[in-house]
Amino acid sequence: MRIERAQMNPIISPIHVTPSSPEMQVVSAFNAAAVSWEGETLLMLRVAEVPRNVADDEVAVPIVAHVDGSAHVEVRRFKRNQPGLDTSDPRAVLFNGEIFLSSLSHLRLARSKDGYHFAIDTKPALFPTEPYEEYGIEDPRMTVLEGRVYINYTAVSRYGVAVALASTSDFVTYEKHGIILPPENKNVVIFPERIGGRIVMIHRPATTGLGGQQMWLAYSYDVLHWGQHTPLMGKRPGMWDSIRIGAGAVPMRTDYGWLEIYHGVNDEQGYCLGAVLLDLEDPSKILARSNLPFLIPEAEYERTGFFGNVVFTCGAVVTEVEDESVVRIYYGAADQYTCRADIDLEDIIDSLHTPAVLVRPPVNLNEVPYPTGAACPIGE
Ligand code: MAN
Repeated sequence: MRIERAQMNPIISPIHVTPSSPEMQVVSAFNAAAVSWEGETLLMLRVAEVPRNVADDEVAVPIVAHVDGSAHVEVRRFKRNQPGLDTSDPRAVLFNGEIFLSSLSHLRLARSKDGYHFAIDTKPALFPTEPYEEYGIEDPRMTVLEGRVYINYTAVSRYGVAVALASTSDFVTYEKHGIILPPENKNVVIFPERIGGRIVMIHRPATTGLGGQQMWLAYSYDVLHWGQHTPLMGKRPGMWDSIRIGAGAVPMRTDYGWLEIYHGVNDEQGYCLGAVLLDLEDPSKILARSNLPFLIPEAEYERTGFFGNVVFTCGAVVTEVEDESVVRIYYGAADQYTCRADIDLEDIIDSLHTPAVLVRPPVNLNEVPYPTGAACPIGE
């Protein structure tokens, strides 16, 4: 399969992004949602910032605090040699059992005519303001559904990692709709059209003990209330998606089925991208799945950065180039940069393998499109 990484990768680096305030410094611009909108490619970037003013012997944690009902960024400072402090993971700061994030993320809009050169807004589109967003808002996905753009994102706080929803119709004003899935859940993608009258999402709860990480489907009539949760697919021991798994880009309608590009993690390769093909009428039916990832952290900017060995997508767009459908994947590299890689849709489809047929466990959920005896990779 030919994967064309953009020659100008990374197409967006932290230095291209204006900080949200003079006190902050941008360390990462990555994991962007992507959508084609009125002739342009729009990215909703995750912008991670750290406080500028930090002494050498200090560790600083930016959080959103509420004073008299209004939200502002506050910095918690620890002495580097303070007992009980653990900064071994660059993404987090642990102090006596409490977990904080080392940076504070918000969401920022970037626009492009050619899909390579982006004009990045100087102000955030969405900033963490709610108590359940106090450690930041991350990893957005954008779905155009019935004329409105829905932006779901990860909301991080002392209460855990949850999924929140916002929406816009013009990328000028945004409305926050609050939490749609409580902790611990992330990696949500909402399908761009109703299926059998219902809006559909893939989500990824993380349970401890039984279950672990699995991708699930859920259904809604109004995009705010979700139910009829159904397990879709799990990790596969010994394979590229053996340690962690989660939906990436918003599912793309193709002639073959819904194409979902998802991330998988294993010890050797880190965060990689592969795909799963779901039935157009019944997305709980898995038609095919990558046995091998097609995007692996190999380039220098993917292997080294804020957190190395990561390629992670939150959005892709399908474009027609000389009668060929090309999937243009926008992805975060090393949790620091935004990159682009193009792959022919036919090549992705050809690379997928039909999963082993297992019998699904019996379920009793009304109306869930759950064909008995269909391919079931749960626990593969
Ligand atoms: C998590 C997510 C992403 C991040 C990866 C790799 O799964 O929160 O934001 O890119 O980890 O660090």
